[in-house]
Amino acid sequence: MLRSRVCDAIGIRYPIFQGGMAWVSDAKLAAAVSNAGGLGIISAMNADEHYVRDQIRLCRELTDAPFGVNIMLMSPHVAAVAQLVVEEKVPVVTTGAGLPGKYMPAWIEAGIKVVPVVPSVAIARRVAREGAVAVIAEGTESGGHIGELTTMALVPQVADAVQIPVLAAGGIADGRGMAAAFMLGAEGVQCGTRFLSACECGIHENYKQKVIGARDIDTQVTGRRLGHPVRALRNPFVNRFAEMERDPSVTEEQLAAFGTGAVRKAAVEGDVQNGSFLAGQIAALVKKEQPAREIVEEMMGECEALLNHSADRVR
Ligand code: TUI
Repeated sequence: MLRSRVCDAIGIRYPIFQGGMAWVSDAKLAAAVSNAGGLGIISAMNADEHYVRDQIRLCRELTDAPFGVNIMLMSPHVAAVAQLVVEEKVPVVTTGAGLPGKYMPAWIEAGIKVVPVVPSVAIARRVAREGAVAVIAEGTESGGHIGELTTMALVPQVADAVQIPVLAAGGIADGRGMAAAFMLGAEGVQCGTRFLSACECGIHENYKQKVIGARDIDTQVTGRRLGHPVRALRNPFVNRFAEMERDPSVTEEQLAAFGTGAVRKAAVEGDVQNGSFLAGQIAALVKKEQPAREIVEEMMGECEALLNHSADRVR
């Protein structure tokens, strides 16, 4: 059975994290992934501490296994949520969209295992020094807010730069991607897009169908002008955002206002015209709705088979 330092560090059976996706990753999805032996993660997104507390408590009712909370560092509620996870003694915190250093001493003091998402070697080194137990090296293939480097280039460089375990994210949705990540030096993976089609994922049916129907070239990055590039499935909203971004008469404030609320419109309302359907480049590999347990076990089985038989490929 494939095990790694990630399993031992976090206390999980399989080294698969489910990404903390805004308006997607709630207690129900997180508990399903944790019950399947991976690490389920609740997204704190832009929500306040009351919402996040309810989700943490619900997750604890649904699973006895470890789970995580993803703290989006650009959230207006980040300080209150950072304090809440300490009070609630959440087992694992992952962070995204910024540098978590300011909050790390309190989290570590509370016994929380901190696993930041990093888009570069310098940031990986920095959070390792600050006490992270592992890092998630996320390539630009991911959905949502992204960095510049690809998973293929980023993961081995981060693995060489830090002593702590590295998880790979971005463009991984099956056992082949997982096996490849291990070959690059990763000891675990984080998947977002693949879990959008989990039965326990409560997003609108239109979102699931858009992911299941996606082709290889169907994602697009917008938001570079605002300094926050975001990958989503192409639709009228994304096309309009891209046009506005190119138009010098549109101000940055107007652009930001146009984007506000679009992720919710996609995930909750299934608004195919005005929603932002965040998804990674690997969306086309997601072909059907499946229970989270089946996703985790299928990925593990494929990955183990590939790694076990890799010597057969060498004469
Ligand atoms: O955070 C994510 N993915 C996200 S967050 C999000 S909500 C949002 N929506 C619109 C604009 C911005 C955010 C939707 N998807 N993934 C993890 C991730 N973290 N990707 C990249 C980074 C990152 C970037 C810079 C981590 C650290 C970092 O530090 C440098 C700095 O200058 O802050």
